Amino acid sequence: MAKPPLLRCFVDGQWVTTKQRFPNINPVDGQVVSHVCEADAQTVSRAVAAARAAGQGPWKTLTANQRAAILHRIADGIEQRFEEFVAAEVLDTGRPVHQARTLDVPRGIANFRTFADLVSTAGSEMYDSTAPDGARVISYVNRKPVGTVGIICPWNLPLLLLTWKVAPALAMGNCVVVKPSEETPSSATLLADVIRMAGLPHGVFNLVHGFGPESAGEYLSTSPDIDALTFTGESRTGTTIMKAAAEGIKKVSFELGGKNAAVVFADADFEAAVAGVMRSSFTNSGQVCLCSERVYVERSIYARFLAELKKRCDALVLSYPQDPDVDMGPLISHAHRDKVLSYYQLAQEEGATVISGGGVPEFGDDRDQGAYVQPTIFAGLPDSARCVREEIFGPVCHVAPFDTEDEVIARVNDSAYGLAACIWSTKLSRAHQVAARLNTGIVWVNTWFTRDLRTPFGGTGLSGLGREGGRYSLDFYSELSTVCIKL
Ligand code: NAD
Ligand code: 6OD
Repeated sequence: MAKPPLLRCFVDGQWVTTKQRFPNINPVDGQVVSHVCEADAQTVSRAVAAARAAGQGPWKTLTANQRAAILHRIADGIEQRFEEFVAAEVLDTGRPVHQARTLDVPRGIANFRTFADLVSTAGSEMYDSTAPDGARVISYVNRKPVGTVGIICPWNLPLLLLTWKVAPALAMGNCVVVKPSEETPSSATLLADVIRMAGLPHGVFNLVHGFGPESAGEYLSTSPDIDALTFTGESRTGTTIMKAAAEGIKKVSFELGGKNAAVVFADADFEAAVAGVMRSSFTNSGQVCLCSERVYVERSIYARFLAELKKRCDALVLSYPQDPDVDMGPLISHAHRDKVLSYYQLAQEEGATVISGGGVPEFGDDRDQGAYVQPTIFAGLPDSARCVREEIFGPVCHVAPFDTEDEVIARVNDSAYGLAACIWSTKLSRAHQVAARLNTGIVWVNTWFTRDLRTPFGGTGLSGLGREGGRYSLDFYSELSTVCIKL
């Protein structure tokens, strides 16, 4: 077997080898697929210093159109190495190859193209007014880069989530230091290579690998020389990073956890709703912050809906990523599997009925060394149960009946999180009214994870702070400065 490759950091336009290494494990079979150079405090400082210096160099003089052209070159580079990116995502996460081909890598490309187009067409605000002394003034708004942006990402949609922040940050003329999750270093390393080939000035894009506490994540988020921090990950980690950012009054943007609900009304298109809930609960083995872990079904169709959901959940194919029939891969790691299984156990202690799954599948081959769990449906828990309130982040949902619209709205909103919700109904007027009353950053009606990248994205409560997407990203990644001129 070939020796696992060494993944390096990328600082100031150069590949950097560090002394400390950690293994990158394939969750399909537990094999080491690469060794990764962990950035120490000094390497992170060098990356931040390189980004600061680059912000004062030729990068500063480029126009929005010129930066947009570079972003398109990066998108071209990902397209040219499409299958390498697919392989990188699959190797790190064990996700089905078809998912990487249809979701992860296309969204990586779309993120660069969308923000290239947005920044090159964004105009400047201009106001024409009369001052109290009768003078006529015009005011216009300059957008300037924030400066050096620290970007810290999770493992669940590695390329999608990383490029979702790198693309607008570069579009607005910032320099970045990026820390991908320790679980998914491969696609970020490949992206660094694409960016190197796209000819960005040295130091504009820097990549540091490592963990959170006492490692690259902490060194980056506590660096006094970072101007803004954008983070996607667990709510608890968000708290730690926010405390670090408070020290220097840094700009922050947080996309955090969710405990999302799907609401199925009796007037829903039954087939579409069952298929939609299957997708929103089990895609990516439930490891999408937008997944529905709480499903509320109107009582008159509850038994039929649950029976159909069970039938489809029982039939999901857990397999190798390359298997054309695969529906679900493993979880990201054994540690995460332990967490998800502890919730499977807790649900039963809390009095849940197991409708489907609830354990670990047995394959009789090398996948038994992987991090697979059965897709699982529970029922019968009160809304106060921990399994109905806490984010599990696995292929699991709890299904409960409801009787009235007001009741279900109150139950959906009774959550510390507020990221996403789905409504399944054929009554347009009802859907609009319910959507307006749900306290989440996004509400989908008769669909899930459909994204227009120009719309604001983010959550309320423990689900995050701020919005990114479209002009909201342009706002976060820039400082606005008003110029007022007396004519
Ligand atoms: P995590 O918070 O454990 O880690 C995320 C990143 O933060 C990793 O790169 C990690 O190394 C780093 N990190 C951890 N501790 C740190 C610290 N003290 N200082 C600095 N950096 C630190 O999250 P995860 O397990 O990688 O991802 C899963 C979580 O992310 C789930 O809660 C999920 O809901 C959430 N998520 C949210 C969104 C969203 O858009 N709202 C998107 C994807 C994932
Ligand atoms: O679609 C997006 O832009 C986005 N940020 C999705 C987040 C998914 C969470 O796992």
